[in-house]
Amino acid sequence: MASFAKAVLRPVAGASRGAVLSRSALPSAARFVHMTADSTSLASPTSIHDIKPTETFTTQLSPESFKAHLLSEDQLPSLEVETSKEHLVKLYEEMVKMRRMEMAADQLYKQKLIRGFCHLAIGQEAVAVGMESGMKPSDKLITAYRCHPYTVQRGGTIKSVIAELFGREAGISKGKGGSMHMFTPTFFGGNGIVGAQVPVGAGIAFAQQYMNTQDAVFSMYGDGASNQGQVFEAFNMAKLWNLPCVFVCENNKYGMGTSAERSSMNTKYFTRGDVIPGLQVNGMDVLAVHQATEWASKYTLAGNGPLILEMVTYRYGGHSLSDPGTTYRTRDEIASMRSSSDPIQGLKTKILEWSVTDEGSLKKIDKAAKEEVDQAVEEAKQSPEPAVKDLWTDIYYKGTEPDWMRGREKEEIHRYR
Ligand SMILES: Cc1ncc(C[n+]2csc(CCOP(=O)(O)OP(=O)(O)O)c2C)c(N)n1
Ligand SMILES: [Mg+2]
Repeated sequence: MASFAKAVLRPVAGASRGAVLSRSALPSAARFVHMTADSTSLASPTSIHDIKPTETFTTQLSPESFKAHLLSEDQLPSLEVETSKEHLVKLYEEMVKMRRMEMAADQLYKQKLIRGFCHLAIGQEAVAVGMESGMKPSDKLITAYRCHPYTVQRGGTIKSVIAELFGREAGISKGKGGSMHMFTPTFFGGNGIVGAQVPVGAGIAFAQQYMNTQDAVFSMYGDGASNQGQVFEAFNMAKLWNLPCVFVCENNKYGMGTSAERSSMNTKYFTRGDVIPGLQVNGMDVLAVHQATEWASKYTLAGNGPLILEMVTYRYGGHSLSDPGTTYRTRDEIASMRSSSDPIQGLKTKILEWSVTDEGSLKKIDKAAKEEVDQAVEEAKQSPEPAVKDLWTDIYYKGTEPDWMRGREKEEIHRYR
């Protein structure tokens, strides 16, 4: 047995560290859509100076926004995106709020007001905001632990997220879940076990099909989770049963301290569903994410079965707040992503270039977002901790509780009836 293990573990000739690294030296264009956040142009009309805030107009995404797997040209999402001034400003405002909220969480963690695990999505705002913009409100979403922006986008409030991080009663899970355990009626969490949410998402999609809701399910996971067996089991069942499930790989290039190139034999995550079609999306351009998501919901609900979307994005901070995030990648890499691909800056450039609004109005939005987050933090601080008796509530669906339940010790028993 030991010699078998040794034989298996012995490095194969040629598969040295050098060989692995040389793969990452491939030109990135060969593997990825581009990640610029400001490559969209105005299509029609070519000047929107005089049009009303709610009037629609057409923008043109760069052809480098998408890459397809097993999808013909006529099936792909259009590069022409219908939008309005109001829509663009709303996307900007939401991304700014999400970043402010995450920056506040970072500070509050450092002040020890937030304890435990805390994973932030700074840099990835275009994915959560663009997906919400493209999804139907009744579509369903499930993700992993990097979940704060999704919670707010799917109907939670900033105060309910911050209060949850504090473990206070005003939290979205009444302060009993903390980070990673946040839900809304169309958002199934917030899941701490890497990859576990993928088959759960397929199950939610099965429920939509069974109940004929005409809602799509977006089941999200990371590049790090992508190699798990259960991900492929979920793919298999979803395709076999033609479920309305969109698997979304949020490829932020790292799983903890391991780069995608070091963990995955194939980093084209959109191609890894075998016979399931896939689309790689520039996840730094909120309009590309919006377009791909809206298209994906319609595609899967038209009876075409599951789909894989790969959102190519980047996390600026560490994996969690206990990781400085600079030991496995260079500071230059982070600085270069921030300066060349930032989703908020990218949209801001377009908003100003197209005269959607002026710099002063955007500054007001930035200021209002900061004030909203500051106020949410203050209100969350005022909220009490949950009462001890509430340790026994919200465990079972109302009416399905057992007669009694044991606590941490044998003697600690709570009687429901
Ligand atoms: C089953 C399981 N294995 C390992 C872990 C530890 N772990 C937490 S996050 C993570 C990396 C996941 O990376 P990725 O899927 O790329 O998501 P990201 O953090 O980049 O959003 C690991 C290995 C876990 N939480 N659950
Ligand atoms: Mg990752």
